[in-house]
Amino acid sequence: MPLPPALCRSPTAPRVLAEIESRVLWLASAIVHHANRVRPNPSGLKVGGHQASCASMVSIMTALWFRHLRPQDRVSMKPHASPVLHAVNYLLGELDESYLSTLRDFGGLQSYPSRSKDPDPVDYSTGSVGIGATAPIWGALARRYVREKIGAGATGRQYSLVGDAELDEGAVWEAILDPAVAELGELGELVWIIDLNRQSLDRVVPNIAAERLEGMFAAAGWQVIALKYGQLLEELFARPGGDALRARIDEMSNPEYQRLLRCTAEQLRERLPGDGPGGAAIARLIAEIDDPSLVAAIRNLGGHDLAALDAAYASIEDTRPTAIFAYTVKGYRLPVQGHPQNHSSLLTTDQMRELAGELGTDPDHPWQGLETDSAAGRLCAATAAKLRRAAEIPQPPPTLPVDIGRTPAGTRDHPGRPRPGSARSHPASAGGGRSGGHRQPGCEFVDEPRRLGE
Ligand SMILES: Cc1ncc(C[n+]2csc(CCOP(=O)(O)OP(=O)(O)O)c2C)c(N)n1
Ligand SMILES: [Mg+2]
Repeated sequence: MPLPPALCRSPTAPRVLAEIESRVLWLASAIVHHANRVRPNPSGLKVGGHQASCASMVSIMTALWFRHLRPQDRVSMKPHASPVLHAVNYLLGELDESYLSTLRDFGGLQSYPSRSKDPDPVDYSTGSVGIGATAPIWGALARRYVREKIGAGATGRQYSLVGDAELDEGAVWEAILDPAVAELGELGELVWIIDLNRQSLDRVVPNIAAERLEGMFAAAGWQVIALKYGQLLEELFARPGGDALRARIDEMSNPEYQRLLRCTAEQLRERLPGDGPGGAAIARLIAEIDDPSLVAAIRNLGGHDLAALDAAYASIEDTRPTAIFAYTVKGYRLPVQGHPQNHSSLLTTDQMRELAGELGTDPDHPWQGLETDSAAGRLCAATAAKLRRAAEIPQPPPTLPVDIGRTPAGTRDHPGRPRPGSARSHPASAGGGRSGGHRQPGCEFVDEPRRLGE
């Protein structure tokens, strides 16, 4: 029996959000493709970019940007997903089309998100795995300082979009265990979304033990939300034999699960029941499902379910920090999905043409935006207008003091350090702004004092 179409796409996820999601995936993949396979490249070496890392973050970012982000919020990105940020910024009218073909080109889009060198709004520069996860903690601290000392400054959320391998870094655990961080979350300022694709650089992590990680956040006083399965799988779990199917997937190793992502329906029917006592019930259950639905079901994880993500963002508490564990597939919807070696892999030109067909776009006009008079185009315009709104910024913004009275004497004239008065010494600049107007390409330090809210 085929699954009803409603189950193949979450009924509460608006169709327009799914259309934006597909375009974001296409644009992020095309930015990397163009840099490596279209732009002249005399050396023939890989230019760079990570299509699989991008793909696992697309649903998380689509639901965040187009449903929940507010102008006063700031986001720190998993470094390898920077093309997704540029794709979103492009759809929001914050990035000129001419930049989409410049990833890692001189003066073009940077390898990793850069506040000072990228031409579009980037809240935090990231690149070193783990640093981006914790940077917003300092942003939140800086905002508190500015609020308490100057009586100004926004109170928005600081989102960290974290790769699961970033949780290998010691700095992350120093931060989580620090009681001051749990206190910082009292106003709901800190939200981490962990892209749990169970893959790092070059392998499927065999025992990532997500529940243990979730328990560690909970023990440190965080609200923990786990988005494990999508609606399609949840519907199957509710049918006869569903309990056995859930137990089977819950208990299987990460490498075995990842292998199933690359199986045909026929192979799935053979492998999924397994050798356990629930095997016969699972075989009967999946015998009722048509091939495309079975293939879709096995990869239907919560981190790709727009409705589940939407509900998770809506349930963030404003009394403590929050960690959302979003189970995802690295390379989701790409031909390399779930492959243990997909971290640096690149789609071929033929695969990109096929992907364009699946995602409803034209490979010969790769930078096509969404029609302005379509529902998706209107949602992009409305989101852009909302995020640019200056309501939270005091007008005129107060000028920050040049010296906040805490500069250690020994560092004042130290060569190479930012002077008091440079952008980095102003706590209020932490997290930056969404206009992008103050950035100086290629220049790390901006010498004019920044004004609050920029
Ligand atoms: C401090 C540091 N150590 C190691 C690396 C090398 N490195 C690049 S990508 C990567 C793994 C990224 O995995 P994850 O964060 O899970 O993101 P994914 O690509 O799976 O989405 C590592 C370890 C790095 N960039 N920075
Ligand atoms: Mg990973």
